[in-house]
Amino acid sequence: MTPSASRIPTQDRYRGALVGLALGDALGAPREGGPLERLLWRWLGFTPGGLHRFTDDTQMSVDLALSLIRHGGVDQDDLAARFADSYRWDRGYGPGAAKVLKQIRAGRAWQDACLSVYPAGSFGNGGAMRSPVIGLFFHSRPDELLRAAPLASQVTHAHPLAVEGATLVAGATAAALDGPDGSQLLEQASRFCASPAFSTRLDKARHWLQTGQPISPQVLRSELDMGITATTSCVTSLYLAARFLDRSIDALIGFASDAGGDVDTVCAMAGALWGARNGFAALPGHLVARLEGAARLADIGDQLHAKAHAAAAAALR
Ligand code: RVK
Ligand code: MG
Ligand code: MG
Repeated sequence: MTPSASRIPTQDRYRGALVGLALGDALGAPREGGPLERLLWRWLGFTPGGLHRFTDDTQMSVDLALSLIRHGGVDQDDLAARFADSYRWDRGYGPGAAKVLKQIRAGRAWQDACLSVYPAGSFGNGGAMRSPVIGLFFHSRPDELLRAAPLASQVTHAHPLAVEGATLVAGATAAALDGPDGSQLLEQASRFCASPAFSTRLDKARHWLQTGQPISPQVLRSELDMGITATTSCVTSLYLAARFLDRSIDALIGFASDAGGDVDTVCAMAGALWGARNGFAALPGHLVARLEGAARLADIGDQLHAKAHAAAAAALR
């Protein structure tokens, strides 16, 4: 193996991250929100063939991955066009994001559309939920990761807190690919955020993990949150991934479901981290077999791996 090749984690980890993201998303979605949302997702949550359907989290991750593969980096115009093209109400997009994407599809410039609902931009978790893909693509290029994560978020989520959440999740995913234990994962991740809304939660999560406190789903939700904004979901995902790294992903999803709230997105981000650390082979085969688009997602993971590998090799030349 060449020195450059040895710096890139295995293809299995890239596959694992993308399929883990989709698994968390698809299995978390029916457990999200209040009774009405759960009822709606019982109906929307399956394909006609009976597979678990993924939501906006996975769709936007696929759009971002394909754009990066095509252009070799973040091309915001292409990304906006892909996001707008893929938009479908029944994928469960956030309310602000849905409006923004419909405007872009109608021809409005993304730079205007993304500030049309909230003048400072959205601080929802929609930028962070697709950001594991940035961590995969830029794994061995940390400076580029720090530039790319904000660019990929800003197309729909321009608020500084959304951008910081996206950077945190991208950085944590890159770290997860290197096979850390839970404490190491949270320590590495802490380099990617500075605002108290993230760092205070992250300090708490690290303390819980280090002291082995038996945190219940209810305490998790009241102290770290399970919300639809970046600050109320990203660190929750990091904690869950760190806590369940050496257990099954089913146990992680079950715990998050008991906590409630934005379960699909928390599980999508945590599932990506879990899959990046443990790989595709560690995912439960019976669940992957019932996941919408699993083979395509694995293939996109392979393509991201190949591109990351080539870029790392080129950087060494
Ligand atoms: C249920 C005030 C703001 C804000 C700002 C609040 C789906 C709004 C997806 C907004 C994602 C919400 C999840 C989410 C979110 C954001 N001022 N309030 N500047 N910025 N908010 O609409 O793409 O799951 O209450 O942009 O981030 O799976 O409705 O949606 O998990 O945060 O929704 O922000 O998706 P949006 P999103
Ligand atoms: Mg969703
Ligand atoms: Mg969600």
